[in-house]
Amino acid sequence: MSEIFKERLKVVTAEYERLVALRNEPVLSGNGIFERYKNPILTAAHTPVFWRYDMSPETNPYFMERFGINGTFNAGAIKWNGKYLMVVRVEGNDRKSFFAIAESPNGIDNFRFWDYPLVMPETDNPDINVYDMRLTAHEDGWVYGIFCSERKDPNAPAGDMSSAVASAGIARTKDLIHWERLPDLRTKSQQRNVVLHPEFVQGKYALYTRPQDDFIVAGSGGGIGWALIDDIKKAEVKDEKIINFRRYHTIKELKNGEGPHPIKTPKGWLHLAHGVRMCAAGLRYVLYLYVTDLEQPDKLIAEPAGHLMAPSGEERTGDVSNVLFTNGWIADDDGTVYLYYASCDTRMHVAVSSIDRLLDYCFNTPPDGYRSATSVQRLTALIDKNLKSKEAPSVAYEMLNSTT
Ligand code: M1P
Repeated sequence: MSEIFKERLKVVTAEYERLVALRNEPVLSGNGIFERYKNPILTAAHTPVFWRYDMSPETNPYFMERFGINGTFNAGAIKWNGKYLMVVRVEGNDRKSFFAIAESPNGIDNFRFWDYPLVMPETDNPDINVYDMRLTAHEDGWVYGIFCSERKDPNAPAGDMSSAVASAGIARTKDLIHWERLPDLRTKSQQRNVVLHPEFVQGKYALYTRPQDDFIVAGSGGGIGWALIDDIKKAEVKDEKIINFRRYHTIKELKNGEGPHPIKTPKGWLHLAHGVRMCAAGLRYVLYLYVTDLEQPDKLIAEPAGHLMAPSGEERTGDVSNVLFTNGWIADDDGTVYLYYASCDTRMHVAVSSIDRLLDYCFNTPPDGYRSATSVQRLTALIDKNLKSKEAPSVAYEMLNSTT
């Protein structure tokens, strides 16, 4: 065994162990709505050493990478046998994405990948690339994974090596290891960000959709859609209605998409989504929340103005800069919410909040007034409340001046 092999094996393994054992901590004081955590919870360097290297000194005397990993991002999430699991979009240096499960005992650090990536069966029309799985433990007893299946556009002109078609791949499992692939969703438009609602609605499966005119552009697709499905084994969108609209001069003017499936709360279904706008730096992806009615999950009842979370600090740079994207969160029985999000198609992060706090944010943050003047009115109302009320400022200032 060469010295190079020995030395590199030691260094690379030590770095991997240091990373996965790193304890995470909240970044305080934050905005009161959620706490970001300091360290990314998954990066390419968190993938097992035995994925990236041939561990044999005979066949890999220089201990060089044989399977490069470019990023670990856009993960679905689920609590499973008491552990916090993410089904991660792992992207190789060859640009192909695949799914792999990473598991943590506490949801905030110590995520370790299972030994093998997930084997997703193909349909008769093999996927070229698969990514962004949303997990739903449905009341029918299956865990569904709905993801984007990307294939070359069959109508692309000769020489066009970029045009693609996005459709929704559907698979289900009982153990997260063995997956049954169902036919892709049949729909008039291209689709990405398709999510299965966890309960039957009017006796049918219900999907959140995102109709889009082409692979990138939502175009005439008005926003996040809703469709009832007769048979999940031959899923087809017959009627689709938009339940969360894109709108001029908002954080989601260009496109939006449902994140993970909504969380059921006493006050309604709590939704997490991404919104995209154009700016001089390109597309800017942020996260936002909205709430729909408990009995009618397709009826919007609250939506605070603007974003919940936008790229910040090191989250701003990566393979596709200025992007936050989410397709996974976990609500614990005690009401804690672990919000898993990716930055810049590169790495995974966690922020922690609670159902109470997120609902408070949704119902008590003013909705968008769609004009500068309405923003000024809302701000003035808050300032008036603080400065003219007898209680709020005096209590706050007394606390500030208190020596105890
Ligand atoms: O690169 C940013 C994101 O671009 C796409 O987002 P959307 O689904 O809104 O079009 C997806 O490819 C997503 O995976 C990616 O993170």
